[in-house]
Amino acid sequence: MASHAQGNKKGRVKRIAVAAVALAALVGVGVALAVAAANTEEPDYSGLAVEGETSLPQPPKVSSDEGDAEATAPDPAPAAEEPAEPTRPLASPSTTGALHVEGAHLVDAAGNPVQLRGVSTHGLAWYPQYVNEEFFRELKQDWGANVVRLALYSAEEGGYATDASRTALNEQVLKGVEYATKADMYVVVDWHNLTDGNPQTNQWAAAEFFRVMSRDLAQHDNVIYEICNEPNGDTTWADVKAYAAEIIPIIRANDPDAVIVVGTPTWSQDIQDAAADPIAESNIMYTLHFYAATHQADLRERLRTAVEGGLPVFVTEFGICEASGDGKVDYDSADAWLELMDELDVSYICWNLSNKKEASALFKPKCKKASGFALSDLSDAGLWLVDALGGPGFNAKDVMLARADKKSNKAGAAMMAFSSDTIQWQLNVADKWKEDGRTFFKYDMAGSNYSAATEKWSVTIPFNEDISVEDSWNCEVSVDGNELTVSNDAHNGTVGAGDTVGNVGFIVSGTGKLAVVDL
Ligand code: IDC
Repeated sequence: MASHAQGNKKGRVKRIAVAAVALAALVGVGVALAVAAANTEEPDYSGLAVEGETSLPQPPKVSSDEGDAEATAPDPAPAAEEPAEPTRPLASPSTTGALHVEGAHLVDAAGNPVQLRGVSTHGLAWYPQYVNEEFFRELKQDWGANVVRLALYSAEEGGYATDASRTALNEQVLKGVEYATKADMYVVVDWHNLTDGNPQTNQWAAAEFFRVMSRDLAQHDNVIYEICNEPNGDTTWADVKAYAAEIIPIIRANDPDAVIVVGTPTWSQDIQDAAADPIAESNIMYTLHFYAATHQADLRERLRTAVEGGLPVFVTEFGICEASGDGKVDYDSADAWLELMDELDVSYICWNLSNKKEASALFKPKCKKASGFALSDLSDAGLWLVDALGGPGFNAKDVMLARADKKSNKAGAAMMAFSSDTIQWQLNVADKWKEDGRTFFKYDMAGSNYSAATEKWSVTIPFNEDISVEDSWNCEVSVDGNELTVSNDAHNGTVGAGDTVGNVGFIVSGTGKLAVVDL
């Protein structure tokens, strides 16, 4: 099963994993297809794979040491019975107001924990186009983000302390805050030190920047100040504290209650140093950054220990790829991070809003838009993020399909599916041909009932695009866009325990790109 089959939202992941593991254990082949319980309104895919040019796999055997088939048969479609996870309404400035810090948590005025979840710009000097009113509204309303981070590099080409027009950069940040405010989002103003490893290096510029920002933004309850992105090199926590001791009072002079986030040594990983010697001020949080393919269980453990020990930690930046901002993505690690941050109510912000050719960029390089993004504009990281945020602008099923691997559905390929709780189906691509610019697939299906007798059954098979049914036999078929649902006909709904049902099949057609999908 493709690794990112586990990359969907939590509840779904667990269901998929259960079904897939049970299936793999039973049949010993790495194939799985859509699962749809009869009468379930929305099909729950358990993953679908095409196993090369194999012949139809043999019916699964229940080994004797597994005992009675009825007792041990997997429940392939628990989704229908599972209660939905309770969802907390998205915290927004208009409802949760000014935030402050209590113990390990960011909280609203009533002391309820608030989790911010959102995205970070890339360097504002390099990718300013994404800071626009329409897109920020879209981030909130469609993506389900409630925070945006404005990353202002201090050094590097275009950096505030190097060669940039400071006035222009200040205006860019103020515009970003204005758009975030109009979109009813929180906004993090990030002094993005990086190559200037020790924030003290350009402290004079940070002092100037935060003096101007806190003056101009003092009335904005939704602004959070991040005073140093990532101390690194040989910078110690004592250095950071000394820097913070200069910058925090500058902000507090204008904005006494604002939440201020402080970076930690080693690219904002050494939160244990902050825990050992915290800043004796109110409304301070500490930064942890991670890149999921690089930073794994040990850093997650560090986060848990710190938060459970009472340290208020904010993940103001993370990526699901390597720490370079590029390389491979690690969905398993990303999902483990997400689960932990949700469990601990830790706020998080994903790097980065750009179409740069790097794995952390949320848009595909060829996407030149600055708003109005469709799923097809998003990179793998972008798709993962919209899946994680679960905003209303993207249909969850479309996101799932967009994240799926597409398989070339060649004649001879075999797949497996569950249906109706108890029947496992084997599907075989009996034939494939092209005619008048369309591609046709002929499928044979055979099912084995490993549990209680059924009176009816149905199985839903997802394709990567809309399909038409050309023919079918010994079944009823219905099409909903890209999904084909195959159900029993009048004669073969009853399948006794241990019995099989066969000679079922259909022909579908689509464009030359038609393929089944591996979810
Ligand atoms: C990276 C960008 C990349 C840029 C580089 C240097 O993704 O396009 O060339 O910075 O400016 C961080 C930093 C963040 C990095 C990111 C990925 O906060 O600026 O962005 N990263 O390397 N810390 C860990 C990883």
